[in-house]
Parts: sequence; structure tokens; C-alpha cells
Amino acid sequence: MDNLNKYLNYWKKRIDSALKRYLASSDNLSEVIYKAIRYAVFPGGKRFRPILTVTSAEICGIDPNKVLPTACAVELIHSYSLVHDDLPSMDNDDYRRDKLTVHRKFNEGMAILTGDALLTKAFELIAENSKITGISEKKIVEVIKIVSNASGADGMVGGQVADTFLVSKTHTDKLVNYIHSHKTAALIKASVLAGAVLAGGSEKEINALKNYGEKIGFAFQIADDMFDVKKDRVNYSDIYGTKKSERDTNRLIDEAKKSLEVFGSKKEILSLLADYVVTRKN
Ligand code: GRG
Repeated sequence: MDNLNKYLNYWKKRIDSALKRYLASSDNLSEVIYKAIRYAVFPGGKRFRPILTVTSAEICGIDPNKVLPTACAVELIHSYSLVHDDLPSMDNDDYRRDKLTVHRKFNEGMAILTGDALLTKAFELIAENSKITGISEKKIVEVIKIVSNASGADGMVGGQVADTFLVSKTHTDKLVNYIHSHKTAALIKASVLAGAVLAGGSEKEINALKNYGEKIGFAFQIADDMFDVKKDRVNYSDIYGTKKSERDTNRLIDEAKKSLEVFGSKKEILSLLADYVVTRKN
């Protein structure tokens, strides 16, 4: 656990300093939006998604620093989703990570635009990643496809729509599964895959990481539901109870770790990150 904490702190610092570089404004007028963007991104949370991206790149054989722009991109997409999720028309939250939410600190229009700017900046950063030696434009196009699909109507936005507008008092298992796998697991899985694709992982490695990302992503949302029962939201532990939630997260984490066998002894950090999904405190 000590090793994992050191690893998480090391990468959180590197990701934060890369984000600081990418989120600097170039003049006084754009500083207005960049100020709101930085407010949304710093000090930030666990940086779990970008840490997955650098780790899967490394396990597939390249220097993880080479995928930092893409790692930061997935964090920006995550940040955008939180800013928009907090809006009065969605979850209507006043606080996030013990700070006023973006619409409460600035105003609603600025919060919408901040989310828009975060999402578009993410794709600018993925494109920028092609400037790094060894990262071909072909790989970049593949990553753009993976990340946009996971974020949009067939991924996170689709999951959010189902969670916000399709939920009634009676939840079918199919709907609960759809919400968890789209709202949360899709971006987590894409964060893992992006690193692997940029690293040029083999088909076998990519398939293993697809399965890993899907399982830890689903487990991540069940664990989140066990921490926090939110009004008007589908909550796994509320619906199925704590016992089943614990059983399901443990099974998913075991299955995720099994899919790492293909990496032999290199699998250690991804395996610890899978455990972290359920042992984390927030
Ligand atoms: C608005 C398009 C759109 C989507 C919103 C992400 C999301 C979908 C809603 C936020 C609320 C929520 C419970 C989302 C599930 C994803 C999740 C568990 C977010 C929290 O992620 P962490 O724990 O947060 O990685 P930190 O603070 O560490 O970054």
C-alpha cells in the first residue's frame, strides 16, 4: 500500500504540473475563461483516470511521460462532466471537493462554458500528443475515436441521460447496468485503452486491458454508491443492498486482475490500482 501511495502521489504531481502548463492563458481576455477552467481543475481530486492512462502505457512498453497530454485530456473530460453535473439543471450542487461549485463561484453561463472549454481542450491535447516521438497520427485518430465514443451519447452522456431522465421508482437491472457502465465505466475504460493504444499494445494486451477497464470502471461506481447515496440518482447499494454490492465489487476486481495475467510480473501496479478502486477512502 505504501508503494501504491508513493506511486499515486508521484503521478498526481506530474499530472498536475502538466495540467498547469496546458491551462495557462495567453492573454488578458482569454484569462477570464482560463481562470474558471483552473478553478474547476485545481486542486482537483485523485487524478485516477490519467494515472490509469500512464500506467497502461508503461505496461504496454513505452515511457509513460510520452502520453501525458492524453492523460491530462481524460482528466479534463472528467472535470467537465463534474462541472456540468453540478449545474442547477442537473444535480444542483453548491459544493464539490469542499469548494463552491463553478456555477456558484462564477455563474451558470460561465459554468456551462467552462465545461465546453474543458471538453474541447481535451481533444486539442490528444492531437498535441502526436508531436511526441513514437506517437503516430494513426494512433491519435484511434484514441480520439475511443475517447469521444466513451464520452458522448454512446458513453458518459448516454449514461447521464439515463440516470437523470429515464429513472423511475422501479429500476430494471438492465437500466442500472446501462447507467453504471456508461456514466462511469466508459471513461475509465477509455483512459486505460488510450495509454495502451498510444504505446502500441498488441491485440492480446488491448483486449486484456479492455476487460480490466470495464470491470474496474463498474466496480468504481458501485464503490462510489456505497460512499454516497444521492437524491434522485440510481444507487446500486440502495437497490441491491450492501452485501451484494460488496460481493459484486470484489468479484469485478478479481476478474479485472485475472485479465492482467498476459502481462506477467509487469501487472503489479495495475493490479494494485484495481484494489485501490475499493480500498480508497473517497
Ligand atoms: C454531465 C455529461 C455529464 C456527465 C456527468 C461524471 C458524471 C456524469 C456525473 C458526476 C456524478 C457522479 C457520481 C459520477 C460518477 C462518476 C464518479 C464516480 C465521479 C467521481 O469520480 P472521482 O472519484 O472524483 O474520480 P475525483 O474528485 O477524485 O476526481
